[in-house]
Amino acid sequence: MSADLSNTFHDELQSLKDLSGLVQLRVKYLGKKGILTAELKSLSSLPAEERKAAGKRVNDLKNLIESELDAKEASLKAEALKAQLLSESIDISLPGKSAGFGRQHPLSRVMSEIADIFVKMGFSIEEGPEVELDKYNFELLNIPKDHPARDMQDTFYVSDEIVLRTHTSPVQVRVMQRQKPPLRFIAPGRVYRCDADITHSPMFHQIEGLMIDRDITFSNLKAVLRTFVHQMFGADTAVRFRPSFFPFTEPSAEIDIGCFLCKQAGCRVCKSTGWLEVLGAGMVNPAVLENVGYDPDEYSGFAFGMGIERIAMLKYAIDDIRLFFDNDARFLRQF
Ligand code: FA5
Repeated sequence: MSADLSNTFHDELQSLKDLSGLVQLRVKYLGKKGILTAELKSLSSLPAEERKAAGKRVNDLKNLIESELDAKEASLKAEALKAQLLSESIDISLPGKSAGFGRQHPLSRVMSEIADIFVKMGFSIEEGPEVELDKYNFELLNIPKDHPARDMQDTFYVSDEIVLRTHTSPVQVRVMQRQKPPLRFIAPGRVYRCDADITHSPMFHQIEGLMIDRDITFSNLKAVLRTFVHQMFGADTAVRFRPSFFPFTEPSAEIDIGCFLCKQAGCRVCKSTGWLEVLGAGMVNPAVLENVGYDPDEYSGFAFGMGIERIAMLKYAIDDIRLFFDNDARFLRQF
């Protein structure tokens, strides 16, 4: 009986292919209702003199089966691990996947290019908050509440007294309030207006400039801005100063450059005028100087402000401002 059982077990063990078969085999022989458990139970029905020898045979067989099942389990596990390692192996001699190089966003590039030009002319760099008091964004810049000049800039109001700054000009006031002249700085940053089409974005960037000292005149303004235009767009670029209006500068000017796409012959970008508007500027209004505690008889100065997106669109002939913010890698890779 034990010899037959042993043979059957060995045959079954031989033909085992995987671990789940082994579990079944273990249950079949050693489980609660398994063959050997039944054999052990049946010993009690044997005559006493046979019981001891029969018990030893069954126990020996049980131990043998147990140890062979364990050995088989170990070898099946080792085989499975070997197969898994083989299937997961990597060929370290294959070329790697390149993550690719990132690059600067075109707006950041243009922004640092502009900043570099002014830094070389001795301007330092200042910053101010994007969530700004109405007082700094408008009132101290000579734009009282309910003044029609407020309509020039569609404003996001946080509350009656707090706005998202509509331009970088409030930085002028903040710096003048905490420092005495001479002053010569630029202030780059994000600004916000309730405005959206292919040339206007609700969030865009400006660079402000301010120079205050004794005897600063419109000639200084012209010299600095001409130098900027020539360095940014090329030494042979035409520059034109056109009278304009800003409440915080008097007199005020809009600065145009000759359209470099059509060489001023007239094209779609310059709307056949031959000129492109790039900057707003002017002599700081004496009312603003008084608001920050400067004596307008002693000090004078000029200020200017430009939209970075506009400069970048002109420089790279981009006709839709939204491309800067869509973050399409195919667009960004070109710069
Ligand atoms: C101003 O914001 C003045 N603070 C500039 C200034 C500073 C004048 C100092 C005098 C002295 P303006 O509203 O024109 O001016 O805006 C300046 C530039 O910002 C515009 O020429 C344009 O290039 C850009 N701009 C205005 N609105 C948007 C917009 N929604 N999206 C993108 N660019 C804009």
